[in-house]
Amino acid sequence: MAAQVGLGRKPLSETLMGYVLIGTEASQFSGKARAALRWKGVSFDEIVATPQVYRDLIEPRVGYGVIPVLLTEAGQAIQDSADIIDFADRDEAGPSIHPGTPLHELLSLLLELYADEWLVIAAMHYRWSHDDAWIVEEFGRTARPDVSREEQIEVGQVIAKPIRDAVPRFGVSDDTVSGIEAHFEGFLADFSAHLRKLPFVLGHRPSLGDFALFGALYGPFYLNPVLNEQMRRLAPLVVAWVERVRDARAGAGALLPNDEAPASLYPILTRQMSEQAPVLADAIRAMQEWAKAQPSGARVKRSLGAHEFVIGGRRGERSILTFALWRLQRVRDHYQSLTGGDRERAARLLDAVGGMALVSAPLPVRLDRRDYRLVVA
Ligand SMILES: N[C@@H](CCC(=O)N[C@@H](CS)C(=O)NCC(=O)O)C(=O)O
Repeated sequence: MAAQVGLGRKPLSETLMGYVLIGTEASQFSGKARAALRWKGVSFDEIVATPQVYRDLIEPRVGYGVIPVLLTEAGQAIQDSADIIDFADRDEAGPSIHPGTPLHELLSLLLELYADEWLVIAAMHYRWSHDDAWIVEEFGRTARPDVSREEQIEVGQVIAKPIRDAVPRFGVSDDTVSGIEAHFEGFLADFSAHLRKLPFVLGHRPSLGDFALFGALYGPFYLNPVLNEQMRRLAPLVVAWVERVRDARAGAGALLPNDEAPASLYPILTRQMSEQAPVLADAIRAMQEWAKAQPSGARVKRSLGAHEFVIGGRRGERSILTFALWRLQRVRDHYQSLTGGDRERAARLLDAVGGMALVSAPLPVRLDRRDYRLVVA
């Protein structure tokens, strides 16, 4: 069980024992990593990412300010929610967060790509342009638990400014807001239909896809009282699932036998492919163009200009975000690793949801991650 480490009472060097997860309650990717580690039974303390923690712990190790970060007793800092999860599966006892079997793994990686890189658009919109009072106050509470509510709101506004300014880069604008809401409500309806059949994404226990979706829904929506209320009205089964994933501990329940792919996930993936796949294909083209003049090891820019995109039937503009290609490369690597009947079953699944073109071709530029940054391999 995570306990808050008493910052300010003891020097940090004395408190860093065992694993320490640095994050915040409201952050999408901290929520994903935290829920996965807890489910697996990894014992860790948690440090709240205050400005002081960014300055003293995160930036010296990672080189820039980002959460979540997992610190190990050996002094390693692991950043990126997927790396934290992969590390736990590799180095810690307990059942695997990754399902590992051919189709279940494919579904999990696709849903991770969707939750991390597409549902984040909805999370950004609802959090910042739909109802931002809660998150501003939450930022203030997190950064300065010691001051009055009024002061926390002021502090929250200062912290919120650069994040709010970044929201349009995800494609949130007056032109797209109704499309984002239509997409999100469509997702909630499809996921509710799935949850009428199964308690988790792939059966009777959570796995990677649950944790990625949980991240997108817990901090941004569930914790915000206004958005929680709306989600409860629109999709009570999804709210119950959020609570199940939050409270789940390994030991009870199993994934569906025989690597069975639930048909009730197909509508979610079809919606993903119809809207996220063109954006990824465009990002691949931009990456190919940019990488022509780049040597191996060159740092990949976070964004390669802007492009048009469509969400929920509404057209807008967003940054061409390169990180999504890193998640896509994982999906493609997994698909490429399959052979024989496994590959055929995976191909049938991809065909059924319109994802074949996106997943079957290798990326024209191989990516790697060094020093917590994306580079040309
Ligand atoms: N791909 C990263 C994304 C992490 C991320 O975007 N974290 C947010 C908070 S939820 C953040 O720290 N953003 C600041 C930044 O990326 O500069 C992961 O999965 O860990």
